[in-house]
Amino acid sequence: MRQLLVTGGAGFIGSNFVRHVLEHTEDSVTVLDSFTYAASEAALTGLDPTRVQVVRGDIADATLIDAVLAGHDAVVHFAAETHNDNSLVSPAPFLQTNLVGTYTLLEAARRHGTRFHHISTDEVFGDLELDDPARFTESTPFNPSSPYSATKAGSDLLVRAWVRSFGVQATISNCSNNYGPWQHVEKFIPRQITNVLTGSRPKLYGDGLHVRDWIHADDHSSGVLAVLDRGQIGATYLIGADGERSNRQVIADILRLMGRDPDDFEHVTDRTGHDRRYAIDATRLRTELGWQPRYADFEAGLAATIDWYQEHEDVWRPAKEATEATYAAKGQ
Ligand code: NAD
Ligand code: TDX
Repeated sequence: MRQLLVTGGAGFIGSNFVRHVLEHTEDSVTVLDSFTYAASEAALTGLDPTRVQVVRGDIADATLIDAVLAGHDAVVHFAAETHNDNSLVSPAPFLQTNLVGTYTLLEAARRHGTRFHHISTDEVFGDLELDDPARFTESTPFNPSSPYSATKAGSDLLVRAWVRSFGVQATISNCSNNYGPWQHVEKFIPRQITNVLTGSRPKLYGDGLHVRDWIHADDHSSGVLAVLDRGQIGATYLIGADGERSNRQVIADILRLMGRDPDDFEHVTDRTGHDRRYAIDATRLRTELGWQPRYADFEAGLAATIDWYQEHEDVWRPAKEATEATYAAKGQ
């Protein structure tokens, strides 16, 4: 029975991980979250209060972090600024949270001797060509494209340095694109589902041939737990479920599953520096730690996600209008 500190535990994947831990372990959780626009209190309601407590605060607040970390066996670090499009408009919060915040947590983990697991992304590796047979592995060199992915790559490097220089007991996982319930409407899949639900058309950046490697958030959580439990200290594990699909294909899937014409979408202004393709080779996680995804069928997972957004308008509706206004101002 461990006491885990989960940063960013009120966000999309962090809250999924908290529910996963409650269901699959005896551990208790402290969520540390500053409740930015991306957080959701509702994602944590109804959880067993004897096993979950929530602390509101910033991961870059060294005094707070030092006090909160005491008494915890491990930190699972999800908190971040996460949206590429936002990082192109205003990079400063990405540097502050993703770099200074991660540094602050690492220093506290060093002082307290706390086990540390860092959550990262496949975007640190840059992108692949559409016709390249290669996929990212643990030894692919970093080559990030956006302010978001550059700060995530920087945070991964800080973790590696704190392992080597200070002996911090850390692991890292880099996961591909997640989907599932509770994702903010600014992100691709929820944006398109809620566009259809609000009577507007899905919006495809550029030619839409860009490929993302989709994984259900539940499978990301089980991968993180496997690394936390059995991962080799100092090692990096890639998490992915062989879910490569073009954005155009995903929009067609959403439209079809929602009973619409699969061509009923709009092309909008492309993202600057838009990565072409991500693809993960998760062999290490599968063979070394025996991990397997539960959602082998993307369309079934997508259909369940569509149902969730249909049933939870109260959750996403408050942010929808402002999010669309921000996109519209950029021709997206
Ligand atoms: P999200 O944007 O939904 O949630 C981020 C959470 O972090 C929010 O609850 C927010 O309030 C909190 N937060 C932000 N700044 C903070 C700060 N300074 N102090 C405390 N809390 C703060 O993000 P997500 O999609 O759930 O991503 C979680 C993690 O997973 C991130 O580290 C991200 O880089 C990584 N990741 C995401 C994906 C994906 O597809 N979404 C894929 C791979 C990796
Ligand atoms: O309206 C849209 N239309 C569109 O074509 C939006 C919002 C996005 N897109 C495209 C851009 C990407 O090719 O869809 C793809 C997915 O976009 P996002 O949901 O913004 O994800 P991405 O930029 O791939 O990054 C995501 O995966 C890796 C997460 O946001 C990151 O936090 C994670 O690290």
